[in-house]
Amino acid sequence: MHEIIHAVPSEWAASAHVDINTYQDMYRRSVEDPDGFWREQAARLDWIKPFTKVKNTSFAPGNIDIRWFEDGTLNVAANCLDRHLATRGDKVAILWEGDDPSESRSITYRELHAEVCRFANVLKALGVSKGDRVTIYLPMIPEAAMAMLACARIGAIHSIVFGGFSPDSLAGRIGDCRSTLVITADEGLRGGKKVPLKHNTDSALTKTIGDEKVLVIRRTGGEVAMHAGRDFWYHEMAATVSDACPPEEMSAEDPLFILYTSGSTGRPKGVLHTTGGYLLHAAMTHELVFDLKENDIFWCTADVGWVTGHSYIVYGPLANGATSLMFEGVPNYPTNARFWQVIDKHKVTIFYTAPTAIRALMQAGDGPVKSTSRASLRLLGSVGEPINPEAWEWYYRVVGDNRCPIVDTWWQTETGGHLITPMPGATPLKPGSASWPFFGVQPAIVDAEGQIMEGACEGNLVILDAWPGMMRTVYGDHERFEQTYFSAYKNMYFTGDGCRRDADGYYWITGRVDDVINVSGHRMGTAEVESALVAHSGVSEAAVVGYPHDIKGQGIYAYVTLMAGVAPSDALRKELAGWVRKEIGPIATPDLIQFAPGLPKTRSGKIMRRILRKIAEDEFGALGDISTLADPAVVEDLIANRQNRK
Ligand code: 6R9
Repeated sequence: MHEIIHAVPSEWAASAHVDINTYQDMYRRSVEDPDGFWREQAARLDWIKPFTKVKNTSFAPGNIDIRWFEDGTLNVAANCLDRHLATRGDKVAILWEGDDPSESRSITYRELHAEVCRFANVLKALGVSKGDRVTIYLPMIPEAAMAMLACARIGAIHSIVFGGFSPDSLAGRIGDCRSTLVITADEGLRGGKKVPLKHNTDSALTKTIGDEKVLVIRRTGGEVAMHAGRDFWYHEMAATVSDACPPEEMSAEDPLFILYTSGSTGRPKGVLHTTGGYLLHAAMTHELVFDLKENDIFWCTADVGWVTGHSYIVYGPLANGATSLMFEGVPNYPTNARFWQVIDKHKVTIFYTAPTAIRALMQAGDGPVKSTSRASLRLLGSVGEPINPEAWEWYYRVVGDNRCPIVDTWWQTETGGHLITPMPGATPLKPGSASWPFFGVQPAIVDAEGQIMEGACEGNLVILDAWPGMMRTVYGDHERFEQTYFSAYKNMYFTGDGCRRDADGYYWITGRVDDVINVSGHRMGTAEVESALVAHSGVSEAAVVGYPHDIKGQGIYAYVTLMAGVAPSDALRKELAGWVRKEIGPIATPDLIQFAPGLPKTRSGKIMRRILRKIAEDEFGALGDISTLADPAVVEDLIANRQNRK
């Protein structure tokens, strides 16, 4: 295969924070002397009480324990706001672009500081204090960032639930971490459509223990029911409190937030991140990977409901005193040119989005892009799933006019920030490769036996030692943390991703190797979709796998066995898709449903997903050994009735 390499442009090598020599020197130091390296880097943050210990971490079986800067204290909101006031008080912190192109807002650091203090006082008035969990279920409005920072200011732990999740999903997440407050809005607005967030919250709260309070932000002014004594309007309360609120002194290892993410088994896990290490990793990667300069306008198109929004809309940019653009809408509303128009309108210099959006916009052709100037752009980024070289090249050539490097950043909810990524002044780019490890990150590729392989190879991606931004535990279930990430390979963090390393040491992520599928850059546990399906009275059994999808990366393919006496029909197919949508949320809606009288099982009753994946991919010629199946005949029926014919 002919591999294209885009060399580092000489202007970039000369002006970027990190050139190739700096990268190599810093990388070597970061793994040879982690204590010295991270002690210096931690000076990026303002500490209340300086730390004396740097790294205290163990990946040893039975003793997974991650601590960084553990005797230091600081406050995240003070780092994101207060410390910028003297020099950047009038600089725009959040540049907000509404769903409707006529709506935008800019909020300076001084204004954001005052509003966050006010918000923090509202939280206190509602009885929230240090260590309490607060669930945030908001659309992409500045108040979402304010709510996060207000929690951080008083030491409350936020747990954001993406606004596209259903009442059931919301209820599960409120209950799992025992949140005492839910912050929501009357309605959200996306692509001209209203999202009934308060109504969903009301339904969710019929399924929780019921002692939660609700703080409601007025976004659309739509009619909502307010329950006296339980529900409070933010604007009413904010008018009664002061805009001064001293930041709480937090230990570096105090929790900052919980974020639920899908795994291969069971219910979503509450990934826990703490204060010092997380903020350092978010700030440092945001500055170095995006080569941030004082006048940049940085736009990350993620939703704050995902980790990308946490680290690269809110915490990283604000810790660095940057201007962060926050977008309420969607890429194709009102037209397919929206992203590019927003770039021109706000003179965006760094643009960070997901391959699924790039592929969708690529299908709309070059016209909508070329109708705009995009002259302000200097750097592009990609995140969320592997980017295919065709989409990479289109992004580079059409969106970036062959002028802007692309940083393809590989990382996870669990990792807090980028782990494998190019740096624009240092790394020659290979389209489709996330390239080299970030500072302090020691990736390795292991074979099925867990042996580390050297040189060019392909296998499973592990990380050999701890880095400051990594998750500390699964909230309330440390054993599950160890089981999920440290039991497959001893003394290593297992990412769940497959990976190839080429002869130049470039890492190429090949996708998940567990039962997690990546739909439009969103992680979905196949087990979650299956349990939603079997909750329907007509379904006796279900198995869900991913299959290649042109735009979403992976689509959701569900095999469903019906209860005796229930007849398969297109109407039922529709009903089941709608059912999953209601149970989990629109992102979990199956794309294809195949009614299967039987599923391929081993004699011990295990569903052979390998076979189901092959059939879903329309690659049934290569099913491999099916002799261990209890009833090989089911396979013929599955093939005959397959739903994805290429
Ligand atoms: C940040 C984020 C994590 C999973 C991860 C991997 C996939 C993310 C990628 C990528 C290839 C990239 N992934 N970035 N695959 N290249 N640049 O997306 O977090 O939602 O937890 O998903 O996404 O499979 O394991 P999260």
